[in-house]
Amino acid sequence: MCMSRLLRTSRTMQPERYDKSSKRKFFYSLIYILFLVMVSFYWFITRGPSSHSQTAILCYPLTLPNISRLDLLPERALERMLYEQPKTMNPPRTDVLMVTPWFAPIVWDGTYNIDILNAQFHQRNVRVGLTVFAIKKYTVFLQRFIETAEKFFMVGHKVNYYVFTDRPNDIGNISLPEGRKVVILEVPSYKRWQEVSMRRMEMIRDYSQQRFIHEVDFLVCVDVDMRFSDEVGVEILGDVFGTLHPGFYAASRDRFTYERRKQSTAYIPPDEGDFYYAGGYFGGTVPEVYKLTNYCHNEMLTDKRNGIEAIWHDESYLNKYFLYHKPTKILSPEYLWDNGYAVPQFLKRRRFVAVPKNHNEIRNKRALNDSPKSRGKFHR
Ligand code: UD2
Repeated sequence: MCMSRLLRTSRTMQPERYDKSSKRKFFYSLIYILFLVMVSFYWFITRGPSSHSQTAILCYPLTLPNISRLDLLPERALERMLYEQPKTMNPPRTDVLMVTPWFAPIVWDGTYNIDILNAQFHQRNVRVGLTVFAIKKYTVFLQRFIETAEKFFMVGHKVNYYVFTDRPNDIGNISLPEGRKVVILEVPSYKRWQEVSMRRMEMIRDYSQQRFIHEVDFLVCVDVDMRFSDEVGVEILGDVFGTLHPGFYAASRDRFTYERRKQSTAYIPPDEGDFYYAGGYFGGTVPEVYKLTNYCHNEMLTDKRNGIEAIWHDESYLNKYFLYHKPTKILSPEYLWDNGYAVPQFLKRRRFVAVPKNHNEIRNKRALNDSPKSRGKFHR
């Protein structure tokens, strides 16, 4: 009796057991297939874009979870600002050239809105390095230079004054507000003033590589025997900029005092040239200034080996550089002026002007007349 019941029970249970195990098998297979699908999907999205055709990539561009560098770009929107609308048919200046044939802006008063530019540069938290050389007696110009810069240069922005000098002890402690500081860099001096002027290229190059690249975004490189007399702000900043020499903005190219001796690397033929740029005011991003100064220094060394020195020293090599490496922005003579000149109508502002100096007295131990440039800073 018991045996027969058992047999009956086992007979009735067999199909049920069979049913359960096939369900389990089916379930496991499904999991396995799902797993395979997920693995291949993962492979596709991680390795796929580089190993599949363009069409395949285009099918999934927005769903790819791996992040591209473009996704990480910071969002930088300006806040609401109220200002006069720019007018396509009504240019702000018609009396001066506002853009070069290679589309570099020439910076004149009235051509830009400093509030928009300040907002943009503040967002980038821009840091500016102002390089200046005060070698030998030129230390006398430094105090006025920095005092006036504090009033007018990049006000509200972070500034490092990089003072290259052979006389660090002559420079007292200069305390500045937060975000601005003076950095004294002790460098060698050279006997001839021409050499002092030219060697600036080498020193700016070397410090760009060792230091400036880690500390600032832009460099502005100027002469020290100058004073700021009006605002100079972020409107001057760009990849690489030069400044129109105040003595030649209206001259024809054959009148420019480029180096005209073919033996010099700074040679420029009379049928070439855009502008005559001043040696005492250039700048740009640190890598661009590195390239510029490296070029000028190397060309100067080549000339030295060949026993020739370009007519206007570093300025001649700078002009050669800018002829074949066009600046991306150009500063008008507002940014470099000498009050010895009559002020033309178009010159609305004089922002950085020469401090009168007795060339022979300041350049030499004794007052020797060793230079044709004893009549004025910008006289050529
Ligand atoms: C012009 C250029 C200058 C350079 C020079 C080359 C401008 C505004 N100036 O200036 O940049 O190209 O011609 O001939 O375009 N320095 C010293 N100690 C010295 C001699 C020079 O520190 O003993 C430094 C100092 O920063 C000075 C600069 O070199 O401002 C240029 O010398 P400069 O001002 O006597 O030359 P200058 O006026 O002819």
